Amino acid sequence: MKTIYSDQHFQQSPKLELAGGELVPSFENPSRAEHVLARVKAVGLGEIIAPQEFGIRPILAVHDANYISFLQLAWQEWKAAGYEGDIIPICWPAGQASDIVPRHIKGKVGRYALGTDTNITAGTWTAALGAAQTALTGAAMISEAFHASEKMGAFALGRPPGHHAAKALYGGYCFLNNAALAAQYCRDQGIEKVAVLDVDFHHGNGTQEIFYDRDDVFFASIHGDPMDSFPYYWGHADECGAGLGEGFNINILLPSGTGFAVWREALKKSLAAIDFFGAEVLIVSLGVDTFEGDPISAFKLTTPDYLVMGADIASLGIPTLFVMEGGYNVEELGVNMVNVLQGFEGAI
Ligand code: Q9C
Ligand code: ZN
Repeated sequence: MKTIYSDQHFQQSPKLELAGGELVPSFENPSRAEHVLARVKAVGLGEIIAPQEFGIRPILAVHDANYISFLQLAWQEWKAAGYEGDIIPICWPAGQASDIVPRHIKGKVGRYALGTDTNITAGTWTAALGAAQTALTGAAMISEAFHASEKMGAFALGRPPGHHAAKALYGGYCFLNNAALAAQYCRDQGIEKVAVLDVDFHHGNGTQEIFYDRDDVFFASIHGDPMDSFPYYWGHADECGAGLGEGFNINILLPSGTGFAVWREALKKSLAAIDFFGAEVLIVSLGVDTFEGDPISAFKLTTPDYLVMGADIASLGIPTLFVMEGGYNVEELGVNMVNVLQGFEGAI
């Protein structure tokens, strides 16, 4: 399996994150991708290629133009306002607020952020753009494979992750929704039915929002019950899609402490739904923060479970792009994530 990778991700190196009332080193940092890349090389997964450049157009097919301008200019405006540290939002339009986008960067940030966990830094836009191009390159690869009637897998090894980013919202360490960009790109290549399967511990609220009223992109997410887990306000069981999209969004919520036997049943249900939908290609939002040793999540998957996960996903028999999302136990991140890819390769 080919891996698409660019070292542009180093540009997003947030310093500190507010967690449990303390500023701690950011969980989402460059060492994550370094560990995954090292494992890809160690097992000889396949060729590592650089992303192609698709520019901004496919990004504007998913995200709001005003939001993209905000991301591009935020750091410049923050510096101009006299600040030196990373941008961490401090206030939000909660309650009965207007829908105004204020002029001052501190006001703007609260308009577009979903929490305090995601720092904007000098290099955030460059890094996010790099991750997006990585996913788009993978999307081009599986689109070609579909048109050539080939089964294949590809791996977009990028960060910052994407699945919490909505049309005009960043947070949960995400800015551009890499998996959604890939899904939309496949649609624009003439693929009629695209599925996104989100196996990250956290609900993929951004992907859900982007495709919520559509019947051409099916979204299934398996995640920690948002009654107890981030992102709290999205990912509940009654969120099934709206309008044309009704029935094309499924959320499978599992309690804290869930192990692989129960998790795998949820995977089988999701795969059956994707198969019934008739997906022609699959995008997997591949977070391995379901790992028992993850510092910020609550499931109990073990390292060998990820091989089985990959093999189960291969049973769909369609071109599949794995897009890197979460996973914060950096020591085990590489082996866990690459196990999914090896399990897939072994079964396809
Ligand atoms: N301070 C992804 O896995 N909440 N994002 C952090 C700890 C945010 C996770 C709480 C978790 C976001 C892509
Ligand atoms: Zn996650």
